[in-house]
Amino acid sequence: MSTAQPTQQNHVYETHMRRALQEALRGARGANPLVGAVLVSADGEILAVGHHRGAGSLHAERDALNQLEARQDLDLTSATLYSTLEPCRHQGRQPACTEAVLDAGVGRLVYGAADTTEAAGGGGRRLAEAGVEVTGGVLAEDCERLNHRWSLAQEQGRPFVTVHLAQSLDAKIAASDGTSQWITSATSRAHSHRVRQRVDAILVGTNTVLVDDPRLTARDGQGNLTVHQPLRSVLGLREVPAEAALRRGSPEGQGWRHLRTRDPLEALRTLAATTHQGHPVRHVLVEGGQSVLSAFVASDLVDEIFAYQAPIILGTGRSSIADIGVTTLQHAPRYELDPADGGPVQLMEADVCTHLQP
Ligand code: AOF
Ligand code: ZN
Repeated sequence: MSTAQPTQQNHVYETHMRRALQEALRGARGANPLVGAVLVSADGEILAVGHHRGAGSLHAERDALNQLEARQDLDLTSATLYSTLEPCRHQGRQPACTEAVLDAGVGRLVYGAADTTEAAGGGGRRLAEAGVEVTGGVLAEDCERLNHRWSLAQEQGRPFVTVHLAQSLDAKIAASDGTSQWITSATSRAHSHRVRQRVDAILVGTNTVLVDDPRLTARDGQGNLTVHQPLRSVLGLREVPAEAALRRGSPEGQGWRHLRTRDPLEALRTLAATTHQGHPVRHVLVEGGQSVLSAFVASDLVDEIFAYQAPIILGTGRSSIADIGVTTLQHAPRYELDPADGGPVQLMEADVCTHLQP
């Protein structure tokens, strides 16, 4: 197994790896990394491209290789598979990519970032030992940056955190009398229900439960429950009332869970050790309110934000974020647009959803 050196050959590697990076961005951020793959013939023809669509779905390498099913006659011994991430060598929710590469008879593998997870890592070595010509580390920085926050979550032993911010033009989440339903449009709320369908758990603070009494279910456009329902979790030391809407229909530990702590990292670690619908919680949607949002921002536990801004001004309402320990501009956490989206998304009338990352 070799590491990329600056040569003419590398120029070719980088060109194809850039394409794989573009493919990776088509996936959904969250409980699994963004991964793209490109299969290239010896004379430079792109035979197939693939990407990983999100947790539990096909890995990028298989997504690409599957496209060749109708071309069984193709001899891939002189072809090169490019993958932004080292192919996994474990059977998880998906079968190991290393075996797919071997089954397809691909002669060369070029990957970007190493998979450092204990379970899946080491695929490059496995393939090299099986006779595949393997080069790792091509555009490694770009490939790593793509999943920087995902890797950080892995290292910290916690789920990936998506934050939902639905606020007024002046960044308020409620009027001063506490009313908050609804600040954003029905279309914005429908968008956030689609996000709920992608996560393993939703998290709110006890205050939100006491004031808003949310159901925290994922519902479709008609208001019906969708097939996948995330775990409903509550952070904080105050009790969750027996009649709270989120407790309806399930005993504690089944559909909902009280995390009796004020420490966001401790709450996340507890969630990571919790099984919901057969697998551990790997992706959490933090929905508020103010103290929970502030705690996550202040602890740098935000991996992605969906910020919905409605054309309404609430004045002396409740701010979405309170004290995060920042007193000067230089120390303010700054976010950038998610490169996959390209810009804010106009949802309805003047509501705008901005998809951001740290
Ligand atoms: C790849 N290609 O496209 C992705 C990989 O639960 P599973 O089976 O989906 O496995 C998840 C692990 O596999 C994940 O933690 C990461 O190490 C790797 N993801 N690997 O070869 C891919 N998404
Ligand atoms: Zn894989």
